[in-house]
Parts: sequence; C-alpha cells; structure tokens
Amino acid sequence: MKRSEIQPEPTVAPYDEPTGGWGSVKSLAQKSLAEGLAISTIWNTLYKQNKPDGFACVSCSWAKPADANTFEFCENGAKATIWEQTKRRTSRDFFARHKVSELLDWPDHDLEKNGRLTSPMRYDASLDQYVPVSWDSAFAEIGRELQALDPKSVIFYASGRASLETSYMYQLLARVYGSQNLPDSSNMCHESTSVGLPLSIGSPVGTVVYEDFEHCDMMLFFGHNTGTNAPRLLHPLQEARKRGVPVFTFNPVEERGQMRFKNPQSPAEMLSPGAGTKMSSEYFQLRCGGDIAAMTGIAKTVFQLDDEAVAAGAARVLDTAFIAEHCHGFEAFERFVRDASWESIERRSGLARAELEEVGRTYARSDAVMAHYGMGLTQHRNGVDNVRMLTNLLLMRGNIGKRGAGISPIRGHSNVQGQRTVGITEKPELAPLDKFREFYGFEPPREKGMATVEACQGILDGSVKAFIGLGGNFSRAVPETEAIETAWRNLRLHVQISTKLNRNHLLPGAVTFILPCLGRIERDRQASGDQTVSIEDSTACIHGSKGWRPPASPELLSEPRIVAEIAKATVPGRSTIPWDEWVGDYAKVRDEIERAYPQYFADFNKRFLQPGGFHRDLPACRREWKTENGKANFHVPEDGFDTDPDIDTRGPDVFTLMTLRSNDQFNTTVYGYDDRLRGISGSRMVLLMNGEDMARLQLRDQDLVDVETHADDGVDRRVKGLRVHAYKLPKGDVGGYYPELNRLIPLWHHAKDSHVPAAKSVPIRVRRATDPATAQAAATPAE
Ligand SMILES: Nc1nc2c(c(=O)[nH]1)N[C@H]1C(S)=C(S)[C@@H](COP(=O)(O)OP(=O)(O)OC[C@H]3O[C@@H](n4cnc5c(=O)[nH]c(N)nc54)[C@H](O)[C@@H]3O)O[C@H]1N2
Ligand SMILES: Nc1nc2c(c(=O)[nH]1)N[C@H]1C(S)=C(S)[C@@H](COP(=O)(O)OP(=O)(O)OC[C@H]3O[C@@H](n4cnc5c(=O)[nH]c(N)nc54)[C@H](O)[C@@H]3O)O[C@H]1N2
Ligand SMILES: [Mo]
Repeated sequence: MKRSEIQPEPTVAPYDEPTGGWGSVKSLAQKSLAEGLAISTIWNTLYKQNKPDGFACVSCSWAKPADANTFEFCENGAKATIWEQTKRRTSRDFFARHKVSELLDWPDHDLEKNGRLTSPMRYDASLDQYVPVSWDSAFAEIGRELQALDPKSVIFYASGRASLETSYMYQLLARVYGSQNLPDSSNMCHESTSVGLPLSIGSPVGTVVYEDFEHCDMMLFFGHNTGTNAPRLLHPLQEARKRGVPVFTFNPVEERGQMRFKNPQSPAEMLSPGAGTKMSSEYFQLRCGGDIAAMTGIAKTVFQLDDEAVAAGAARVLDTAFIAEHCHGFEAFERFVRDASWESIERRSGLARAELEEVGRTYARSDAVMAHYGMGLTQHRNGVDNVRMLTNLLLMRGNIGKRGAGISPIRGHSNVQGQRTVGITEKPELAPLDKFREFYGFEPPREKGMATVEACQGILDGSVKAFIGLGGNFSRAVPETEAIETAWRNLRLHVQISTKLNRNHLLPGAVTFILPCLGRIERDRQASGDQTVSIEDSTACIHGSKGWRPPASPELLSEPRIVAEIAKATVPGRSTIPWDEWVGDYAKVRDEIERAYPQYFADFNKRFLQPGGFHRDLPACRREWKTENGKANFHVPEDGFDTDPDIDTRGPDVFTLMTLRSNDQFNTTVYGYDDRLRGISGSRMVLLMNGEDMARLQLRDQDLVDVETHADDGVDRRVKGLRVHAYKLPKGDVGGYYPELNRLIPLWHHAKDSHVPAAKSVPIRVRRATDPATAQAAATPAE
C-alpha cells in the first residue's frame, strides 16, 4: 500500500451544530495559523473578498451581491484564500531535495500543503527531478515541441478558475495553433446542464439572478451540498426561510448545510445558543438516482390537482396559457407522468407517495419557484434527462422567465461558466469562428475537438501526444485514474500552468514543464499598470477582480502572459493578434471579448466594475427561447426512471457509490482530513453505508473493507482498506470521497450526450478486507 493511501483510523461522531456558527470560525483560525498567516493579514484580505473594488473569491462561483455584507465570504471561501496566500513555498530547493518518484508517494494534501510554486521547472529524466529553467528557454522549447506535433493530438485543458481575459486568449492560442481540443472541468461537472438546458429552454446557463431570491416563494434543491460547496448561498436562503419560504431538499445523504445554519457574521445569531435557521422545511433522503422518479411524483400530483380544479370549475393549476403560448411537447410529457404508477415512483425514488404529494401541493400553491441543483443530478448516466426533467417541472407552472423563479444550476469553479462564454469549448458551433477569422486573420479549425472523456480515451490509446493544463489536476479528477496515470507517461509534451504542486505534475511525459503563475488575489502589474480581470458567476453576472497581495514569488508570471508567450513561441506570424499589447493592458482583451460577443459584453470595460457586476443578457429570462423550434421544450426522459440499466437486477452485494466532497477540500485540493459537517475526522479513506446493509454484511463501524467496481469489461478496478461507517443513507447506496475513489469509475460510465462521468452512481461490490497487510498498513498513521 502506498503512503499516499495510508490514513489513520478516522473518528466519526454525529455533528449536531448548525453549518456556519462557531465551528466555522474555529476552523478558519486554525487554518490561518497553520499557513503561517497573521490574522490581521488574512482579515484585511478577506475584507476585500467578493467586493466590487476587491477580488472575486477563488473558491466557488456563487453570485456576488451588489450590496455586499461587511464580510462577503464563507468558511470555505476563506479557506481557499488562506490556502492560496500561504507563507509556504515549493521552491527550487524543494525540487532539488525530492525525486519525482518519491513525491508520487505523497498524499494529495501534503503535495499542495507544501505551498506555492515559485519558479519555472523542467523535468530531468536522468535525475528523476524537476530542475529550474528560464522562462525564455521554457517557452522556446514548448514552441518547438508544439510545432513538431499534429495540433489535433494536443489537448488544451482549462480547469475553470482562470479569468475571462486569460480564457479568451487561451482558446485563441489553441485555435490559431489548429486545435479545438479544449476540454474543461465542466465536462466533468455541469456539461449535463450545458447540453440539457439549450434543448429545453435555449440557454446553456441558469435563469435565476440574485435579486430573484427576494421574490421567490418556494425553493427546490436537488443534489447540491450547499453548506459545503456554495455556502454564501446560505445567506439569501436564510433570508428566504425567515420569510417563511418553503424549501424542499432531495439528497440521499443527510447534509448538515441544508438542515440548520447559523450565520457566523451575525453577532446576534452567534451569541444565542442552539439557534440557527432550519434551512430545509423538509429533507427527503431519496435513493441515489431516484430523482426522475421523485420529480414524476411531484408532477403527477400537479396533474391530479389540476384535474380536481377543472372538475370544480376552479382556476387551473397548470399554467395553461404559458404552456400554449411558449411550450412544445407537453402532451407526451403529460402521458409519461400520468402513465407512471405510484408504485414504481415509490420504489425507484425510495420516497413515500404522501411525501411527494406534499411537495406537489406546495408547488401548486406557489407562484415563484426556484429549482437549484448540483452534481447529484449532473453526474449520472441520465444526467441530461435529470436536468431536463427538473426544467419540465418548472415549465408546468410557468416558473421560467418570471421574477423570483427559475432554473438554477449551481456551478463549480469560480469562472467555469465564463470560460465557456468566451470560447473554451470543443464544439465549433459554440464559438464565433468566423469572427475570429475576420478579426485575427487565421483559419480556425472547424471540426469538433475532444472533450474530457475523449481526451482520456486519446491518452489511453496513444493518439493524444501533448497536454497543456491551464490550472487543474486533470489526471486526478478524471475517471479510470490508474490507467490514465500509466498512459500519461507516453505523452511527448506535458505543460502545467499552476499555483501549487499536485499529482498531475508528477506524471512526466518526454518533455515536461511546470509554469508557476500568479493567483487571482495577487497584484498583477503589466506595462499599463496594475491589472484587473473579470469572471462570470453562476447567475451569469460578470464581475471585476483586482488582486492586491504581493506575488508569492518574483519569478511568477500572470496567466495571460504565459498564454501569450506560448503563443508567440508556437504560432509566430500565424495571426494578427497583438499578444504583447494585450498582455500590457487587459482592458484591450476585454474590448476584443466585447467585439466577439457584443450580445453579452456591451460596454464591458465600463460596466464590469459596477457593484454586483452586470448580467449578461439571457433571452430565456425574457421567455424568448433560442431552441431550434423557438419553443420551451418539455422532454420525456429517454430511459424512464432508470439511471442505470441494471439497477434492479444487480443483486444484494452490489451497491451504488456516490463520490462526494468533504467540507475540507476544494475538488482535488485536500485542505485537511476533517469533514466537520458529516462528523468524520482523521481520514478520507472511509465508506459510508446504511446500518442495515452493514448488519447484513456482518460489518461493524471501523471495519476495513475492500471495494471493487461491478463491471464486466475485464478491467480490475479496486480500492483496498476503506473504513466502513454507519451513516444515514438509503439502503443500497454508499458514499466515499473523490478523488481517492476515482480509480473505481470506468471511463465509459458517463452521462449520455454530455459525457459527464457518472461519479454519483458507480456500481461497486463491498467485501470485508481480506489482506492482513492492508489492515496493518491502514492502522499506521500517516506522517
Ligand atoms: N468547499 C468546496 N466548494 C466547492 C467545491 C469543493 O470541492 N469544495 N467544488 C466546486 C465545484 S467544481 C463544484 S462542481 C461544486 C460541487 O458542489 P455539489 O454539486 O454540491 O457537489 P458534490 O459535493 O459532489 O455532490 C452534491 C450532492 O449530491 C448528492 N447526491 C449524490 N447522488 C445523488 C442523487 O442521485 N440525487 C440527489 N438528489 N443527490 C445526490 C450528494 O449527497 C451531495 O450532497 O462545488 C464547488 N464548490
Ligand atoms: N469522482 C469524482 N470525480 C470528480 C468529481 C466528483 O464529484 N467525483 N467532480 C468533478 C468536477 S465537478 C470537477 S470541476 C473536476 C475538477 O477538476 P480540476 O479543475 O482539474 O481540479 P482542481 O482540483 O480544481 O485543480 C486544482 C489545481 O489547480 C491549480 N490551481 C489552483 N488555482 C489556480 C490558478 O489560479 N491558476 C492556475 N493556473 N492554476 C491553479 C493548482 O495547481 C491545484 O492543484 O473534478 C471532477 N471529478
Ligand atoms: Mo465542478
């Protein structure tokens, strides 16, 4: 067993405190101290977080209100800031002391914990070490390597954090070079939204804005762990709850953040013991993958109530005028819902008819309903249908394009939505290619490029020769990690533009570079002075962000500069793009973005610094449907209720694994081993399981189990030595942590159409650990 996998015995104790509260304050104080930061420094920084004249948080993408709170940050946003602003450094000396094969054995946490990268490095195979390299020679060699390769064999990945300015330049670099292989993290995330919503309502993004919260009179949450992953959303949610707005949450796992919340920034709440607002009026622990069944039950109730209204001559429950004027496909949807039996709805959702009827009745009474959702819907084989079914539910009562209502995909990375907006996409029809040709005098590639799953396939079959990563930890975030890590070494070129060391850096190709960049919180000085960048949040608002902290190292370059230098070295003279001029003044890049996307970015430079940002125009918010038929489309789920075809025939020893985030991580960045809100501390190598299932397998708390993927493709995928814990989960479902369990996910196990890996429904077998060495190793605490 590798050191990276050994973790001590965890402790698991129910956590009864509300989200936020003193637990949150304590956790932050500990993190600041651990990173060597004075409380005053971190306080001054946090004061500027998500403020109109400050910087946009590097954690999640939740909206930043115009009238910000004194401190407009949350526990996890602050952790992200502290993590980036750490005093620790992964310097040249560090690389001189450690061989790459040695570092490969370090846990994810230790690698990033080591601090900010300081110098450009090149891998030296003879030493098995990274050695310093000058920026000039790095760019020159990357340029030579890329010139020698077929552009179609090169991947330009983006992880979702880089600004709109950087992203616009990055996609141009790829396209001028001749590649449309522009996967980004959203391929593993909300791509089910980006595929589903355009078909349903002609918008790739959600329709809810911050101001809607004041006017909403009911909310639905499906598959989002808000208290951990978008905690600032708890503030408007809390306000709504105080007004008595009913909130119904659907999640197989009991997540504290959706239960009670105490605002750490409200002295009154902090000082009153117990307290905290009850965030969900009702919390429904449905079966994993049971969402379409549950939504069908709600819809069925609406039809029932509508029938009753018609019979009584009362006002209709369905918004018939909206449906007649705006929608298509209603009849087929109605048939699907009416034909579904309550027996099948209850069986697949795991919820009782009475529960779903209660939600249906409240829904039928409410005038402005918002539906929020996250990975619990998108990361399934039927992720696109999940998204479209939730949209169906809203359309039944005209809850799109109405104040206080709408569909609300809660995005992940702070600028992941924006990266798509400015051309980071493998789909040629989504980028204004003719304009690029006209503006910059080059011929952009027109064929579809590779998204994440295709890029992985290419890495596995050897057709991908080079990988450029603009942030992220690709090999760790994708499925099938074991095979990917092995195949990675066959790459000719691997370039990673990063702030911190992660496992992906430790997989060298023939030629490998680490290019360290400024983080968004740092001052970025270029020819025209200090620069500001911009990002788009989850509600399609564009904000400015100005870094102010001193750079972590004098050698760091900004992301736009790195992209420009790679472009100059790789495609000199192949376009009229004035790379240096753009780097000298990012306002010029914003002008270009406005020229390419005038419908979204009119007066970009004038408006992006206004409080609250500016909302980019979304026709769906005005009930203008940019779909092929010009209508909002109801959609019948293709496979009925079945997330996974064999869900009912797998046998009792096969469980559905949901890979989850803890309260102490940001994706593959593991801040620590405490998942406070779930009451787990000390280790991430755990498997959460229903108590009755454990009894059936004769397992007790802390017992060691081995798990393997249930698939008949001849590939052995297993993880040994997880500690099993009784947890409030539906029978048959189990939970464990991402990214540790990613090697269990087959690459082909992904959503239809969107190809988002089905990370929330991995069929696995669970057995008591048989190998005594595993038990021994797992009992030894990591250093
Ligand atoms: N602190 C912190 N913030 C983050 C991140 C982070 O790692 N840490 N990551 C960022 C990113 S990139 C993203 S995409 C978002 C992710 O934020 P979320 O969308 O919240 O992602 P997850 O935590 O993976 O899972 C969401 C929830 O889905 C539930 N779930 C699992 N299966 C099902 C199901 O079948 N049905 C339903 N209804 N629910 C289900 C899980 O129990 C879990 O509570 O957060 C962003 N913000
Ligand atoms: N099993 C399973 N797998 C999943 C998921 C899941 O729920 N379950 N979730 C998926 C989702 S939603 C996502 S979004 C992906 C995430 O996948 P990625 O976006 O690829 O991964 P991150 O962990 O966010 O990347 C972290 C690294 O980004 C770099 N970085 C941080 N800040 C900056 C910056 O400002 N600039 C640059 N250039 N680099 C920076 C650091 O080096 C850091 O180590 O994972 C996916 N994988
Ligand atoms: Mo994500």
